[in-house]
Amino acid sequence: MKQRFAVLSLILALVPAPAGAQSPADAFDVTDFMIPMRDGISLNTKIFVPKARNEALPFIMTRTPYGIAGAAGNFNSYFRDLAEDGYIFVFQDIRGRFGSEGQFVMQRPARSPGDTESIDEGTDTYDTIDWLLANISSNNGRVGMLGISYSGWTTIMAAIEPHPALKAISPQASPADMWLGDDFHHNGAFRLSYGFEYAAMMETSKETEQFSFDRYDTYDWYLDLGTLANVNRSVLKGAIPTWNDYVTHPDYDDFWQRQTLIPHLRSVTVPTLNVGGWWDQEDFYGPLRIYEALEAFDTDDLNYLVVGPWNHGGWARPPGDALGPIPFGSATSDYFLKEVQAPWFAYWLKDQGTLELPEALTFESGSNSWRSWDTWPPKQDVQDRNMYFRADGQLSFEAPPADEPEPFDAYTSDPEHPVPYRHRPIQATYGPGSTWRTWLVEDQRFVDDRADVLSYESDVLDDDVTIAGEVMANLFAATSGTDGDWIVKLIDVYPEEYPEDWSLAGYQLMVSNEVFRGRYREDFETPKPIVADSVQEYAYSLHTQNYTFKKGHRIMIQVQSTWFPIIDRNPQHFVPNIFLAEDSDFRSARIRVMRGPNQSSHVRLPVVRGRIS
Ligand code: PG9
Repeated sequence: MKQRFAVLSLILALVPAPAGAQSPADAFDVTDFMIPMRDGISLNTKIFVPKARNEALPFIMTRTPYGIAGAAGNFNSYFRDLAEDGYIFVFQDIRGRFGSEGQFVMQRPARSPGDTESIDEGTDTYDTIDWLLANISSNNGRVGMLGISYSGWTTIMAAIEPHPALKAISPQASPADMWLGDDFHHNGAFRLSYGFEYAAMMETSKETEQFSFDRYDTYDWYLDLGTLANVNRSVLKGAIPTWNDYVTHPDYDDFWQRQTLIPHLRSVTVPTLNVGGWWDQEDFYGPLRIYEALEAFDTDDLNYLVVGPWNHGGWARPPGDALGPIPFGSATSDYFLKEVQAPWFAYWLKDQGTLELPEALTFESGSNSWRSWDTWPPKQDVQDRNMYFRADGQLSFEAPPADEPEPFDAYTSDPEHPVPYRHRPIQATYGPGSTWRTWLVEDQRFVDDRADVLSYESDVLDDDVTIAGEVMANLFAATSGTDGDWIVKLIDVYPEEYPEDWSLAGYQLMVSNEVFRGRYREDFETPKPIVADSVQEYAYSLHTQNYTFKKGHRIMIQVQSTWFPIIDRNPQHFVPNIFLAEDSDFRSARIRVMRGPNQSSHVRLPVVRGRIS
């Protein structure tokens, strides 16, 4: 069974108009241009000018590595409301991709401050805007930019040294740091299936050898592969620059620190609408981190945040009334596109309407309503409350008593039998039938009874518990090995009797989650072995969330040490570089998670006051 990578329309999942029907794209004159950049290369660009045009119009631009041939599909969904308002739309292939000249570099770092010689995504945007203003008639001199994921990243990159005509942006699901929290690693743990498959998809071509899986369930394929050192030995043969970068830069070194855009965000140069999804399977860290970084400089109130109940780019796929089996009670994507995204650009680019946006607008899943906040995370009316791991799998707001017997739970973590991260078969990420896009909302009961997953569950809630803000994991734990991973999941357990929808009875919905690679507990730049069998404290963020655990539900925490193959297997025996480990380095380890009075593992929840019994 061969699974080739689907060439992406990764994010947009563009919706073609039915055959013979009038398409929204028919309302435009479409022209292709090769736009020259300062270093002499030209970028392939498709421009949609409305046929009916009574006034000078602003531009809306998207720059993508995924090809612009299907750009017209945007007008059926993502750009539907913008198209109704009237803009000149510009779609561009970035350097080295599809019709554009030049060399593609995965997330080419921003040039250093003061460097006026180099090019980056920012200079390419700048040069494009210069050209558009001079060559496309009847424009109003203003440009807006938006995009999702890689295109969200090219959007925020354009704001580092912005063109003066760039008047509003919306970076959506943009990665911020590929080692700390986005597509390729989280807290130093390598996102194996994504990192491998994405790099292979982007950096192989028909001319070079294309990769394909020979197992439909890639859990088996990755397990049979063995150590990561086998990727170059037997699959990629050193041909893929991004894979080679993973191997040569396993730690948070200069390479990753140069790639992250965060240090470049030293002021809010352009009004910025940051957008993210609570169940974004690719870049959830990024949009929140970019918002946070800009907020530190937002003296003129130009930086805003919207987070909805969406997967990666879900807001671009209306209606957004559900994600997988989880209903949200209203069409959240329609709401965003019509009431937030379109008015945002109309205000800044056309002087239309007023800006009604709160500082942060979040969708509170569970109670299923939009909430407005003066700050994100909220500073007022929220109280941090610890939920402690207790004996017999209990989870409680009460700390463990001084005489708690046997103050730990234990399991064996075996790299030969890692915990699957989603229900098997685990199809290729973007392969046929893939459930990748909704794995974060899959029912966690499928691993609840594994001997290598600890579950702690609260009593049935007799009142709603709403959280708004940052969730923190605080583990006191030991391993018999000298390295290891920690995965903590915060889960909403639906009632066993759920007549509203029996398919959700007892459902375990993951609300927050994160992994931490133990070797980095002191320092991300310098990994260190863990002292075997010594209890260490691992305190790390499960990110922010806004969620209501409803009365009648329970709150659950699961702890495990493998999450395969989204996270590569930790050998559990310290080696300097896991990408070069040998099969013999992988060992079983006995894990202890402490829950005594002095080493009381817990999760810290930001509970909204007045909404806890
Ligand atoms: N998550 C994808 C990506 C963005 C940036 C770099 C690498 C991957 C994407 O959806 O574009």
